[in-house]
Amino acid sequence: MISTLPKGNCWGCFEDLCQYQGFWFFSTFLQGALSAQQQFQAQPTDIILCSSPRTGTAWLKSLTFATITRTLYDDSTTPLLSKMPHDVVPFMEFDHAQFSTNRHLGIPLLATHLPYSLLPRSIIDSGCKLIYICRDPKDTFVSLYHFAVRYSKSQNTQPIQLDEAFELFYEGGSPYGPYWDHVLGYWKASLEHPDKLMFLKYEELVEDTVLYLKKIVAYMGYPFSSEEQQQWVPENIVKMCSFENLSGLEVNKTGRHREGQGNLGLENNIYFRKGKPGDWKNYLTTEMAQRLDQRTMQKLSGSGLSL
Ligand code: PAP
Repeated sequence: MISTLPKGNCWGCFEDLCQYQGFWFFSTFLQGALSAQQQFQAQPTDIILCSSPRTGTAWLKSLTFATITRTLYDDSTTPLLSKMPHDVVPFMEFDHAQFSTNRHLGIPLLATHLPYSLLPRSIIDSGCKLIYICRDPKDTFVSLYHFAVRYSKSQNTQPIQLDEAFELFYEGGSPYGPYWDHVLGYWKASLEHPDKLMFLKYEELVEDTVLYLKKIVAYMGYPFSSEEQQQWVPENIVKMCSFENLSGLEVNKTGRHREGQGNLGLENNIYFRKGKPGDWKNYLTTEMAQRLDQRTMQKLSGSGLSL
């Protein structure tokens, strides 16, 4: 079935994108998504971290993982010191596409880049909680472009040009795109089910990480006690999961993710770049920024959401 789908530009990566139910996927991940749709069994206690690529997934993974495991590990024993965030919270459509029973249910976190409309039915039916993170489309694009270029360099293939990537993103032909449709699917669901879907923006999380972490953990059902607050537990988690700290760890500087899995294997440091809102100013022309802003306004018009 996948081989019959419309094909799109590969962004200099390992395979073409293909279009399925209005969104663009690398076929490897679409295959995983379709398996997950059939086989993945969500538990009511699960917490699913949802996002489009390059919008803060790894950060959200580390913050939620550190919080949920705070009684199991301390600052010197947390697995975040020896594993990169994507290796402590698995991806549903990749790591659990076929082996959903093989999960560590004591740590109920799982992540996905799937659009809301393509989530496995069991996620909706189980009533488990979802957290979605999104980001200014201009920074999302710049981050995605750099990721694609770094990926190509690691594989010694021709990297995509900024202008070409920009047009693809603008037209919706980016991995898991159109970006705005991805965001809107979750936004609308969060309005309908505010108790089941928490909607976050990367920029807000940067602005007051402690405040938002407290909101996230209360929503997840793991609130900080007043004693923990007095002992600066939230602040310490934020510090441990900060870009500066995580990107400086040996595992994230020199380790590898998906080692032994062919062209999906990558150096961990590719996942960490700058972690700064507004970096688009260093890459986009005024005209590009205006065009993307206009598209964002047009796409989100009437939704009550601004990015
Ligand atoms: P993924 O789809 O490859 O998993 P994701 O983790 O969603 O990417 O987002 C990557 C962005 O988050 C990168 O942004 P940048 O390119 O603008 O720098 C990455 O640097 C940033 N990032 C990674 N870890 C953190 C962190 N701990 N705090 C803040 N930002 C982070």
